[in-house]
Amino acid sequence: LFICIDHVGIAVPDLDEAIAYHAEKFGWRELHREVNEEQGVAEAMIGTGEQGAENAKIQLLAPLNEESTIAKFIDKKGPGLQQLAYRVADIDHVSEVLRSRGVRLLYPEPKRGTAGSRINFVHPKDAGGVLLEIVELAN
Ligand code: V0V
Repeated sequence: LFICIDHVGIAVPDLDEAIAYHAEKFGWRELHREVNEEQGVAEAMIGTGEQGAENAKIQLLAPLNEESTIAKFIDKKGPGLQQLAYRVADIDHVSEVLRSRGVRLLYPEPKRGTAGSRINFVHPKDAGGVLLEIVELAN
């Protein structure tokens, strides 16, 4: 059902600062950056950038405003790991299977995620305290 771990998301107060920190200290490269108004985030995907060797990426998530889920997360828990994302080939199929197994998804239909991907989430209260994202990448 699931292909691999696509990324882990870290809530950060300041995107540029976080990108610079991970680049300077660990050598991660910025692979992609965008603003997603609907999700209330300015985000960046960082990783090795090595063709063929790319593993799960890290998604740095900064809040766009005080209503952002990321702002709420940082207020409550402080910066840190916010989500774990599983990659799937067909999110409609996987959603159907998960629902048939009694797993509740946050959105009735997938929403737009990073780089044109389609995303949905399992609430952390249903998944052992971890916000689980399922993501179908754009081709
Ligand atoms: C909240 N809680 C979490 C959590 N967020 N626990 C673990 N990980 C998280 N990320 C806990 C919180 O401590 C509370 O526990 C309880 O859940 C209810 O929290 P709340 O503050 O009242 O929050 P809610 O219920 O208003 O919102 C939580 C949900 C929200 C998960 C529904 O964050 C959401 O809609 N998330 C999905 C969208 C999202 O995260 N977008 C940003 C990433 P106690 O205190 O009751 O024990 S955008 C993205 O990933 C993109 C674009 C992409 O990947 O492409």
